[in-house]
Formats: sequence, structure tokens, C-alpha cells
Amino acid sequence: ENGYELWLRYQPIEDASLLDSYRQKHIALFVPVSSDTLKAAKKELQLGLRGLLNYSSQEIASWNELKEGTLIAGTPRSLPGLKDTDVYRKLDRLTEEGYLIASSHIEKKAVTIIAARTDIGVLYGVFRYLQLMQTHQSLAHLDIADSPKLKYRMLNHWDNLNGTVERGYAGYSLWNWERLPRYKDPRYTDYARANASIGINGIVLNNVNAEAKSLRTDWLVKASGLADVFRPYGIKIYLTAKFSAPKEIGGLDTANPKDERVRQWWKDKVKEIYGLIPDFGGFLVKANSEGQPGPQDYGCSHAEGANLLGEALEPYGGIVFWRAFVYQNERHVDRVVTGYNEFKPLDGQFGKNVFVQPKNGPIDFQPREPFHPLFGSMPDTPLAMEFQITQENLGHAGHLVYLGTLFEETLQSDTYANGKGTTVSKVLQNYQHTHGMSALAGVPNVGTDLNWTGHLFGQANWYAFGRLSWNPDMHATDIAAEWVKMTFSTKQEVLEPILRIMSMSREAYVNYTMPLGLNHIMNYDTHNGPEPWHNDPVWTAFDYHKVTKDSIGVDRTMQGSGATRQYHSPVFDKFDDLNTCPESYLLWFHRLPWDYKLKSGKTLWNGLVDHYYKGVEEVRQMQRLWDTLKGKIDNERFRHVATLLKYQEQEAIWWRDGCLLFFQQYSGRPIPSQYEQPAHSLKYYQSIPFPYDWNGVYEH
Ligand code: BDP
Repeated sequence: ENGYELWLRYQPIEDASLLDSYRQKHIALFVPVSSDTLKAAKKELQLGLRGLLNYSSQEIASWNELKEGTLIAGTPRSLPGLKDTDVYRKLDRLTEEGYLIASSHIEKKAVTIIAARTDIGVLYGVFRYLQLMQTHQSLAHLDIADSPKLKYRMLNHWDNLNGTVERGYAGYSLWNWERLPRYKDPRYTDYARANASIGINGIVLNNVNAEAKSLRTDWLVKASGLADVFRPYGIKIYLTAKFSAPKEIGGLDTANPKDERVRQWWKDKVKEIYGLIPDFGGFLVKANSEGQPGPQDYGCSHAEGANLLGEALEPYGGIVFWRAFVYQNERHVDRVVTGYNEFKPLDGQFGKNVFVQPKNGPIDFQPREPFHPLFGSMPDTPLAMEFQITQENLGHAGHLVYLGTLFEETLQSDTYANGKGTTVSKVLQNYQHTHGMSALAGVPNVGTDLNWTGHLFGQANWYAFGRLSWNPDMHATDIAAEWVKMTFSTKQEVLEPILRIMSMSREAYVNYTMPLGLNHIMNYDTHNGPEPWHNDPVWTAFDYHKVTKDSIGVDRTMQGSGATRQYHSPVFDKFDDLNTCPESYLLWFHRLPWDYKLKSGKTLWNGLVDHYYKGVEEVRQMQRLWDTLKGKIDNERFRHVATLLKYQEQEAIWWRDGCLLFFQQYSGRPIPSQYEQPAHSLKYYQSIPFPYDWNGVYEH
């Protein structure tokens, strides 16, 4: 039980009557395969049925052989006889990638049909069908029709060509560039299976901090090897494009988007790519951000830069994802307002095949951020949203933090762009004037670790992201339940404690690290562990908490940096007015004296202390809940998680004591005596080293 099989474990069904009822539905299999995708679907079906039912169904090859209890899967092309069944007309309800799963009768024989308009729809239907059994649902009277609500469901790998992963905490990159394209590691296929099972249909192979050489012919040939593996699973590959590539690898003396030679270079490059990878997805670009080159180097706008690439890709159906993660490295400018200020004025100027891709919040993947104000503010631009699945600021792969709740919180935030109910999710789904372009992107947490994600529970975050990219209105708890049932067990005694752990875990993390709207007070280099005291002339945590003897927090109201104004009313009013601002964003938007009265009636200082102590207690509670699973799940996974929870408790104490002792120097108030007092001095916490190798596997 090393975790390698993820949620596709297909463990035998133990309940005898359930097993029997499932077997009755699979007396025979009728799945003609005419493409690699249908072959993959059939193979998965056989693998799943063998595992779950310990049983091999009889294969049949024509409608004449149909018997009671046949499972049929295909499209009107692979199964022309589908046209005569009652499910046929229901196919109209589906989009290209959707599927139907229906109980039906053909010539009075009870059968189950998985049908779709396309082969990939069949594969998605097969995964869903297996999921029904993995989660022990009834297979009687099935009538499921499901289509993805977003078109581009993307993973953005931050993998470097040298095999390291920027902000990856689960080992090295999965891509073995040395051996590609000839040697295709079987792991790539398992990766594709896992991603297809949750609906991912696009993978950017390399880091947004790009290297131009990834677009060189020799590297493209290697990338084509991965495209070949992923293709049957409906996954297209994308590459990051370094804006200076025409100079770095193209022999030109400029990358100016207005220069005809530059335009031609990109067109030729794109043509070459499609010659090697006919279904290439497109480019992801980080430009004029954290030192990356971009159109502004030539006095051009983000839109002009993005359209340069968009035009080159357009004849082939390729797409550009242009990131909106920009901020000025100037201390007097509030980082929170810069993305909106740069991009909002460009609304409507981006080409039809160009997405602008902000992160979920306006700073940078903090444990809690309000939604990015660009959502709801660029009605004429397709917007993709970027979440981080890898836990850069949420304890790396050492802490159990279920991110489904964070994702849901952002997606269900109401922007009020078109009145009440214009949630971020709706903005992503129904972009008014954008030709159906819709997307969600996540920076994955996978690597060469045997269990893929380092922490076993990291798998749940990958799973949750995929499910939400298919349907951004799903509930985090429902997704968690699916995952636990498939990964551990459907038994209540297992399900219940794990779900409790998962649902409390993200709030626990916020409590013991950055409660009440605090943010960006983590260690400067590693982004794990507390460092609210970091202070150098270029970058200082003080800009994020602004602590003094009197007050703490950043005034982003109309009296301050005005970040609240970037939201539509009534969100603006809610955040701007201290009386209505949710306490979870208090110090994000407001600067307050230490004796400010919280809703609980406590002072700000005492409330802050409460949160930090609560966070540590919650981790202890998670440990106690986990301990109830001893003997109820396998020992290997039990110990893996138990050991990491112990580690998490120690780190939570480190965060709590480090932060509180630091802030206490300013507040001058005691930690109430009912609490266990910090075991060490502030000096001790400040001298704890962070021994990661910045250039090593964990960092770029
Ligand atoms: C920051 C990361 C950095 C990324 C950057 C980005 O620390 O490694 O390159 O975001 O998203 O959060 O471009």
C-alpha cells in the first residue's frame, strides 16, 4: 500500500450481495474498439472489473450475441447499432466530451450502456462508471448525463528541463528528458490515466519561468513523445513560451512583437511544432513578471504580446494562456492592486484564442486570499484561473491540508459583476463575450515520489482540482467523500473521521500560520515556516503586516491603497467597511489597534492568540481522529500519515510560538495564562535554520 495506485485501486468488493448484484451487470462486455482512446477505455474497464469483481466478463462482438447483463460502451461510430437504442437521442444533451450512463433494455434484455458522441467521452464515462462501483453505488436504473462545464482543464507543471521542479515537494520531474522520446516510462501512462479519470485535458510540460530552449527542435521532438502517450487519454500538451525566444534561439536581434521578422519567427516555430505534434495545445506565458522578458520591454502591452502568439497559433486551433501574475518590485506600491491595474484597461484587446490567467487571489497563493478582482472585471476577455495544488505556502508536502475547501471558497465567491449570484465559478463558465472559452488551471503537486505527491493526502488535492475543473460548482466535501471511498474505504468508521480531518485541515492551517487575514509572513526562501521578522531593503514581511506598537494590518480601504475599490459593490462596501468586513479578511483590508474589539468581544491581540492556539489544537484533534483508524486501514498508510501529523504538530507549534512572540514585542500584551506558554524565546525561533537548497529539487 504505497499509494502509487492513487484513487484507481479497484479493490475487491467485500459485501457479498453487492458483489453479486454488480456481477449480474457484467455477464458480457460489448465494447468494439476502433481507436487508441477506445482501447484505453476498454483496458481500464477490464482492469477495474477484474479488480473490483474478481471476475472476467465474456466478450461479445456483435448485437446478435447480446445477453441479459451486458455492458455496452461506445459512440454511434464505434457502435452503429446505438442509433436504434433509446439512449441515442439523449446524446444531443451532451457536449463533445460528455457521456451517458444508462440502464436500458434491448430486445427485452437488461443492459447497461455507456455512450458518448466522441471516443474521449466514452473513456470519461468508463471512469465514472468504475467510480460508481468504487463508491458502492447502485447500478440499477442508471440515467446519468454529464458534460464538463469548462473546456480547458489544465495542469501547469512547473518542471525545469534539468529535472527539478519549482515549488514541487514530491521529488523530481516525472519527465525523463534524456530518454524521451524513445523510452516512454510506463508511469506516463499511469499519469495520463489518473488525469483522464478526473477530466484533465491539457498539460503544460514546463515551468512558467521558462527556458527558450524548450522550443528548440531537439526538445520539441522529445515533447512529442509525451504527446503520443497522452493523446489516447484526451490530453493535449502545451509548452511555456519564453518571450525572448526569437533572440535566444532564433538568431534575431530583437523579440519586439512589432518586428515583422519576430512575427514570422513565431509563425514558423508554431508550424514546426504542429508538424511534430499535430494536436499541440498552445503556449502558457509568464511575461514582464519577476524578471521574465515580455512585450513591455519594447513598449508594447500584454495584449500585443499575447496576440503575437495567438495569431501564430490561430490557424491550428492553438490557445495562449497569458498570466496576469504581475507586480512591481517597488515597496511603495501595494502588490495587491497591481494585477488589476495592469490588466483591467486591456479588457477586450486580447485575441479570441487568448486567455488571461490570474491566480485565485491578488497576492500569491496565500493560505487565504479574497478572490482576484479581475474576475468579474474583464467581461470581454476569456479568463482562466490558476490555483496552486502544490502546497508552496501551505506546509509543502509535510502538512495535511485539504485544498478542496480553499478552491470552493474562491469559486463560490460572489463577484456581483452582473448582480447577485455572479460567482467566480459562473464568471469562468459563462464568460459573456468570449466564444465559449473557459478554463481552470492548477499547478500540480506531483513528482517522482512513489505515491506521486509526497503526502498521501496531497493526492486528494490533485483529485479535487480535477473534479472542480470538470464541474466548478461541486462541493469540496462531496469530492472528499469520493476520494476517501476510492482511496481508503467506504466504511463509515473510516470515512467519517477522515472527512472530519479533511474538512477542518485548511482552517487549521490558516489558524496556526496566518489567521485574521494575515499573509506573506512565511520564510523568505522556502515559503515554509514563520518569518514575520524578515526584513531587508528589497523585500520585507513588514510590508505585509505593518506591525507597530499600536496596530497591525494593511489599510487597503479607500483611505489606504484602495484595493477594496477593485471589487464591485456590494463586495466593495463589505470589504471596505470595518463593520461588515469578514474577520477572516480583517488584517488583509484593515489596519487596527491591538485593543480593537472583535465580534467575540475579545481584543484583537487576544483573538489573534486564540486563533494560533486553536490551530495547534486542531492539528492535535486531527491526530486523535487519525488514531481511531489504527487497525481499520492498512498499517503502511496509517503510519505514513500518523508520522506526518506529528511533524505537522511540531511545525504548527513553531509557527504559533514564532509568530506570537514576534508580534508580542509590539503588542506588549501577555499570552493569557490558560495557554501552554512558548517553550523557547523568540531568538530561538529566529535562529532556526531553513536548510533547503534553493537551487535544488525543491526550488528553482
Ligand atoms: C511564486 C513562486 C515562484 C513562481 C511565481 C509565479 O514563489 O516560484 O515562479 O509565483 O507564479 O509564488 O510565477
